[in-house]
Amino acid sequence: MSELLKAARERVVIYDGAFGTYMQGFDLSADDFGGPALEGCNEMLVLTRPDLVAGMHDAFFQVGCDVVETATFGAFAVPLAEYGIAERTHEINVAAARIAKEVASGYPGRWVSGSMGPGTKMPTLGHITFAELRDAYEVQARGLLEGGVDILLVETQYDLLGAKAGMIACRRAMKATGIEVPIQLQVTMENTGRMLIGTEIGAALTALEAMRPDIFGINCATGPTEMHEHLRHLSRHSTLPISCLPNAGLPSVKEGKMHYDVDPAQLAEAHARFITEYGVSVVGGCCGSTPEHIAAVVERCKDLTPAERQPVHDPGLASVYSHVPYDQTPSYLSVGERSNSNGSKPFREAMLAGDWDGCVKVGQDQVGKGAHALDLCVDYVGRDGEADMRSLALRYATELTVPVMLDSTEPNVIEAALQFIGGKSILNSANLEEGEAEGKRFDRVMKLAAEYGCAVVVMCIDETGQARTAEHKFEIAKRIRQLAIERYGLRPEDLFFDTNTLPVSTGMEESRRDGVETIEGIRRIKTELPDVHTSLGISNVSFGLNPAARHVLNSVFLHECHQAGLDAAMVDPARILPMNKIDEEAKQVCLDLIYDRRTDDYDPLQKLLQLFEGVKASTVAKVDRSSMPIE
Ligand code: THG
Repeated sequence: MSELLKAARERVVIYDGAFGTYMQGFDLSADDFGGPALEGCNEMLVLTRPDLVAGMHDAFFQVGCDVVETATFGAFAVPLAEYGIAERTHEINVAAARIAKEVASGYPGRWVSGSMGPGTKMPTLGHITFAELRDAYEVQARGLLEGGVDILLVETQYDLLGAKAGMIACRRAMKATGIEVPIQLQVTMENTGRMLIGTEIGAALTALEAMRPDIFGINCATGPTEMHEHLRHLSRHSTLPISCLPNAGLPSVKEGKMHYDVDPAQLAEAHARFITEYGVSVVGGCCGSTPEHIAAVVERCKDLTPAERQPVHDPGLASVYSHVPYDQTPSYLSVGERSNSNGSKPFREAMLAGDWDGCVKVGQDQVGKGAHALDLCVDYVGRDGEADMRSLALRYATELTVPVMLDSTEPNVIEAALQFIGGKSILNSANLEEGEAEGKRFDRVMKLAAEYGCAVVVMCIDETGQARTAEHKFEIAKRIRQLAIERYGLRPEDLFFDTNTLPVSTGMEESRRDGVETIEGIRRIKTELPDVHTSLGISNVSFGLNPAARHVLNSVFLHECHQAGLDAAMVDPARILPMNKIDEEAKQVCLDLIYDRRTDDYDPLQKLLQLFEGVKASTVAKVDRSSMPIE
């Protein structure tokens, strides 16, 4: 492990203050930036005034900070293009890293952090594509690595998608250069208490912890006072070292200049509390913070011991707004099944008509009926699935409040969606039908899950086909769990094993035991692999029956699966009946069908058909939800 990361886990590590604020003190002219066209482009100073940049690093090291940030906050193609110098990205970043390393070499035991800011365009707002931003960041990260930085700092991220683009770029740059350093990731919580587009700190933590940064924290936008709640949340729930680089107060404009009203002693005092109360270990300053501020922080904080934390990690998904825990006890994680071009007529018709608002409405209805997440499937013969996902994924991510399950047989379609979704999604699905070789479907989906920080539904299917016995389902789950952890670095909690719901409604002899085996498969997996989750598409169980019989059989089957330990269920949330609302005889017949309890003169399938002959769905499915038990 890098010395810097080890330090961040054990003691207080102090970063420097603001670059822009420091340079304002010099009354720079156009010449200093390399001409009138570049005036104000601070990143140019590493080429035109390396003496000033080196002087800044030296000033911060002089007052005792442990880490300085390179002068590269806006040094990537997006902001540099505004000055017409996008192609100078690599040169600027190498130069900036070298200047900082050169100064640091005079201060043994100190480090250089490669700063990568947010730029001026947000992918979630459609200003720029994810791929364009990611590729721009990659050029920057390569330059910083080649220049010798000790850590990459993806910072001031207002947009979860931007943060992910930065993380992926850093990983790609490390792979390309063969230089491995830790990554520190920081989001920016606005004065509203959320990130710019409305992301809560809990959603940011869930979505971005899955990207595997080494240090996670917050910087910019506000002073320290406004950061308490966010830091408290990270303190309680984040398993990573926490960083905090506030502005020197909320900015205001005084006499035409930015003014920050938190003085050095106040910043130092705030950090002392963050360290001793919340266990923050990486501190420093952002806009408005001067060497005097950092001097005070060093004086007050360098010998403090970060509070011991016992973070409670809460596994889950995230929309771009909120965290959604996997654990919905006493219920299950309810995934709405109806935003599916194959499984819902209203959705399909809206999609074929290009009526994207109509598609979103199908999602909204399910959220209104209690879905915790939404399955989204646009697969349809003859259509361009990637294009349909490009039309729908951003709408599902921002116009709906719940996380998305991306359902497609095509990894390309899944990836198209991931480039629009800032939250943490669940991929549906991976399986071993084509084996585990590189480039096969399993490998591609697992790589997407690892790269974009997703959970994944894994079907109990291997090279021999769909597992039909509980034993075989369990064996596949065991094999895939190990592959997922060892080969792809996924966490077991992010695996949802689907033990394959097959219709018990066909009457064919070989399908009679499918219900029992699916349920027993869940029980085996949950007992023997307690760190993974399970999931099922419930409605498949009743294909072919009339709607009334389907609602009842689906509800009874779901209840049995949940009793056996099922964690997540794809359902039509409007059509799941509570057990106490189901006619006792119908329920018994469903149970007999599910558990294959036949006698010589009793076949539960025939009985079920009889019971529901001519019965209208509306007579069984109209549930008065106000009279339902609390659960
Ligand atoms: N496991 C996983 N993913 C899955 C499934 C699964 N995805 C698809 C499917 N199975 C789950 N989704 C649905 C969606 C709709 C229906 C069934 C399963 C359904 N729809 C009505 C029908 O076809 O009769 C359509 C009604 C209408 O047209 O409005 O039954 O098992 N991982």
